[in-house]
Amino acid sequence: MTEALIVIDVQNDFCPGGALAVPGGDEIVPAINAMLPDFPVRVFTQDWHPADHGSFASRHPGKKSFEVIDMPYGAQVLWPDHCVQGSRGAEFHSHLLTDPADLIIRKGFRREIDSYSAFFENDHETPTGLDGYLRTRGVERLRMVGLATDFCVHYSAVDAARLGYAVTVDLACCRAIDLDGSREAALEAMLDAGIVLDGR
Ligand code: VGL
Ligand code: ZN
Repeated sequence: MTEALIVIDVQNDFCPGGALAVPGGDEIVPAINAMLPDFPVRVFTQDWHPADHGSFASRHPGKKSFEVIDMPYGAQVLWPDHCVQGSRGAEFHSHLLTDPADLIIRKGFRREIDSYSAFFENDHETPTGLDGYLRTRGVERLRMVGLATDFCVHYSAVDAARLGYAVTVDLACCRAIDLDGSREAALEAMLDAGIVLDGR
C-alpha cells in the first residue's frame, strides 16, 4: 500500500513570532525533515490567503480575532491576518526541507471562503484537487503531520478518512492552537472518524 506523508502548513505565521503563532510550532521541523526520506510520496500544504481574506478579523468591523461568526458555509473563527500570499509569514519555516516535496498544494486563496482541509474548502464540497492527485499516484495510506492539530490537520485528516484513506496522525509532529478545548475536541473527532492517533 503506497503511503504519502502530508505536511500541513509548517509556515512562519504558525511558528513562534508569526501572526497566528502555534505554541511550539517550530519544534516539529527537525522530526519532519527526518521522516521525509521514508515516504515515496510527499505533499506539503500552504495556507495562502489574499490580503483581504474573509477569515481575517480585520475584514469585519467591530469583530475581534478568535470570535466566531456565521458565514454562508457555516461557522467561521476570525483570525489575525496570516499567511498572506507572497508574504514572509506565508513562507515555509526556513529549516523545513522543501526540496523533497512532490507537490505543494495551496489553499484558502478564495476571498469568500476559508479552507482548513487539504481536500475540501470549508463548504465541505469544493475540492482542492488533492484527492485526484493521490489516487492517480496509487496512494491509499496517509501519515499526517504539521500545524495546527485542531484546525488544518484535524479537517484534513477527517476528510481523508471520509474519502477512504487509511489515516494516521503523528501527534509528536503536530502542535495545536487550542481555543477553548479545541485540541481535545479535535482528537475525539479524529478518533470517531477512525483515524489512528500516534502518540496519544
Ligand atoms: C490554520 C487557522 C487559520 C491551520 C489555517 O493551518 O491550522 N488555522 N488558517
Ligand atoms: Zn488560514
